[in-house]
Amino acid sequence: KIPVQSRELWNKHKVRKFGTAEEFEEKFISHVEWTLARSLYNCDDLAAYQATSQSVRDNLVIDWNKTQQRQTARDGKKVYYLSLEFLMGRALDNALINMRTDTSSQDVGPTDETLTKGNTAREMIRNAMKDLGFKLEDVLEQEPDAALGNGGLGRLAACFVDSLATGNYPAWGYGLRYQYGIFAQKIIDGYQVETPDYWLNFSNPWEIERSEIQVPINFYGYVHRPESEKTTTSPSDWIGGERVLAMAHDMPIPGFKTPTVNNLRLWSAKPTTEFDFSKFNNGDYKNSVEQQQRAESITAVLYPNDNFDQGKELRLKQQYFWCAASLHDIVRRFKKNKRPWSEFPDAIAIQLNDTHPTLAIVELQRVLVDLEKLDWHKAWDIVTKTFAYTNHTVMQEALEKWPVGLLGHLLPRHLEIIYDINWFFLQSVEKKFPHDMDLLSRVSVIEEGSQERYVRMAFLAIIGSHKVNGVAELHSDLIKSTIFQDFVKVYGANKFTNVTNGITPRRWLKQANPKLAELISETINDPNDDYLLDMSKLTELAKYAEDEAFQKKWNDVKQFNKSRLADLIKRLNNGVDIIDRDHIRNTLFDIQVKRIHEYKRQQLNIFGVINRYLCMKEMLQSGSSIDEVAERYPRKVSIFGGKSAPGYYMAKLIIKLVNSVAEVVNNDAEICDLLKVFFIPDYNVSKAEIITPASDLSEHISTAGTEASGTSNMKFVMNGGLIIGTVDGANVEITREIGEDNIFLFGNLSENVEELRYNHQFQNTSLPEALVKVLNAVESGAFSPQNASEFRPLIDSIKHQGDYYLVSDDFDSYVATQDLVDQVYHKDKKEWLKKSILSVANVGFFSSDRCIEEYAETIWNAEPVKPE
Ligand code: KOT
Repeated sequence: KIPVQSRELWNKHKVRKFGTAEEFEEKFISHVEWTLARSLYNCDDLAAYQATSQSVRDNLVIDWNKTQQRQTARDGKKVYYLSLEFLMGRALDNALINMRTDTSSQDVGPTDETLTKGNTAREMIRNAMKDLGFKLEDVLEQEPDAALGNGGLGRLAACFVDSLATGNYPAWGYGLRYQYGIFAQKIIDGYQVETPDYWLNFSNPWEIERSEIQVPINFYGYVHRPESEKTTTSPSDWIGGERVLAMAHDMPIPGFKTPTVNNLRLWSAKPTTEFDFSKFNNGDYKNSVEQQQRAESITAVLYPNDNFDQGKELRLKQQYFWCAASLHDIVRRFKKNKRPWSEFPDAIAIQLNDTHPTLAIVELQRVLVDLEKLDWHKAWDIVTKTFAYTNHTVMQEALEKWPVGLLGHLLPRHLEIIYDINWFFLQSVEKKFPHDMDLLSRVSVIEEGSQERYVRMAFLAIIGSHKVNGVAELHSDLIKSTIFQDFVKVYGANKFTNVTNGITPRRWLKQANPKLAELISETINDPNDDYLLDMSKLTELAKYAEDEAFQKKWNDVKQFNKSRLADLIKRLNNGVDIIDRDHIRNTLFDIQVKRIHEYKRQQLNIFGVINRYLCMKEMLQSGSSIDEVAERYPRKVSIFGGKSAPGYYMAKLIIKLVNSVAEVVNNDAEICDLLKVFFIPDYNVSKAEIITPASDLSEHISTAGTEASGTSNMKFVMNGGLIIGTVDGANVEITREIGEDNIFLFGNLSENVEELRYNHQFQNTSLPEALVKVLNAVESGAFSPQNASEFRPLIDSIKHQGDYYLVSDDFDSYVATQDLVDQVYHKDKKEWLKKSILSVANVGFFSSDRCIEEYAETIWNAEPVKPE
């Protein structure tokens, strides 16, 4: 602590935020010269990015410190969001947009006073950069994505921390600082090739290394119970066999138009400084160093599987490392206040993003029983009141289960605790439903039967939480009637709830689509963009849905965004333009970007494209003119993007098929550029910011009942794109909100999926005629002349393996709906624009701010800490 007499001096030299362009310029240059040790003679775009980021970060850090002080002083309930993935994307542009402009008190950075009228902080910096010799857009492009996630689950966590800060909630995210995020995808000869994503290559200005915060984490070893302690539920000592250190890295998370800056704490693994001298003295120096390197491997790389559980020991190590470090940090902060343990759940809410952090439940129980010597049942009461669990998937292969042997070897004490948790739980079930052995084995945390026993993490998460939520209404209903139905019986339905996902409109509207944001704020007369905080204001747009002048402006914005995407595609296509710029206005941009997965059915999409191509060719062959073909099959660009898990054979084959079809279709002069196909390599957050605003139509066509929510559907709607989709996930609520006239739904319903699958297995189902033609063409090698059988597995899965994802059952309805899309887009543009405008007018529900409010009210019982 600084002595009182010294504080005056501290205050005299108090750091200040920049507020004017001139102050920014001064900061910028001092960072170029001091932080980067460069000068005006060797400052390139990358250096400019780093100096700008450092300058903006300086402002954030001041608010960050004040926020932490304020939240500590106010002592309200704190929320911790535990997620193994945070798919943040770029930080600089987001920080510029969030920079507050709505207060005129001192030391606040850019304010209404320091900005020229109508100008935002971002504009101020753009102009300052220009004066310094840089173009803001080029500088922003220098930033590598923070891609610490696979897809929807990780991006949801990123949207949530944005909304938590914007809503002034005292909330921290906890995750891992992977050295390598999701791999970079290259497409070579049409195949996906994975290359490492070394995002920390140039130092990362957005992280603050907290080298003073190091938590020791143990693995392996054995349990020692004092003679006096008879059972596993009494305090026990775990003697760890391997020790590593968790070091904290903090990322400031700025809220929009508020001085609240929250924290995202990411842990990285470091070796302990305890060198193994016994090994060293035995002459085993190499082995001793290898031990140290083992430590760093824990946070080396993100597992690149979406909706899939690979069950690797290193993954379990990651999970425990992160849970133990985070809980230690949370408990340490709680203990400072010397409140009784019974008040822990009043002070703290912990949200588990899927089952990946389930060990945190076990770890808290261990801390309370073994270290703090609380009675087992008192401890367990605290634990269950603290945690809540979000389920994101019903896909069997994604549900985590760990072999008992593996878990017991890595975490011997935790396995004992899991057994005891299960024991007490099963006792309570037995009491409620006596003699129902079947029920007991169905709900047991331990899966028996096969030669291996497994720990079912979802069941453990349910038992250790006071609330369990799904991520869209259909999904939340489904988990109650399928995978968790026995738990509804045991606990009653109230433990289970729904919080429909959302997305942050700051990044996905304002940042990704500045032109649309501008049109909106001008139209609804909201010059300060307050609609980004209260999206119900968007309903004002409905008035103009049929206003011709407005429709034209709306359409112009879309054209601008389509050109922007066409530029990106050209760049990614080695400078070759495949999109005819003269016809861009009447070319339908049909986009499907998301992880490649059979359940998401990119194969249905590409089979639809092949069908369209074959039909066009057939018309030409039977003598139709190209104009007649164009009348029936008007201009369309079919755009794909997304990564496959490196070991997912079928998904990789789908990528290859898309690229092979593109090769044939794009080079077929006969069809006169009426149809184009493109696979965008390395789909990521920053590319999504270009792609999403450019869609006329986007595809969300999962087999009904498989996509828990989906969030890109919301992004596309927020940007004025229409959707073709199945009655699945959040498509259902999107339809409810925007109206069924404004979405193209097709396909079988989830309640029929079981029967349809059964029919494929035991009935002779015939395939639709059009699909047969498509499959025949693929089978004949039309898209793989060198290797006709290349795509056999894709065909077999439909023809001979029961068509698990029901491509054949939905094919005709998909094609018919695509025809309807063409009709409206090309024959009734006014109708199309009306649908687009009405969609945006009613998209407000899908702001992640609304989600966070629902979590805060119904699950966390937490309140905002408003800055004065
Ligand atoms: C499961 C295991 C490992 C990695 C990721 C998952 C995962 C991802 N499970 N569900 N998701 C997606 O989560 C999104 C956010 O809730 C949903 O919108 C999406 O439908 C899920 O597939």
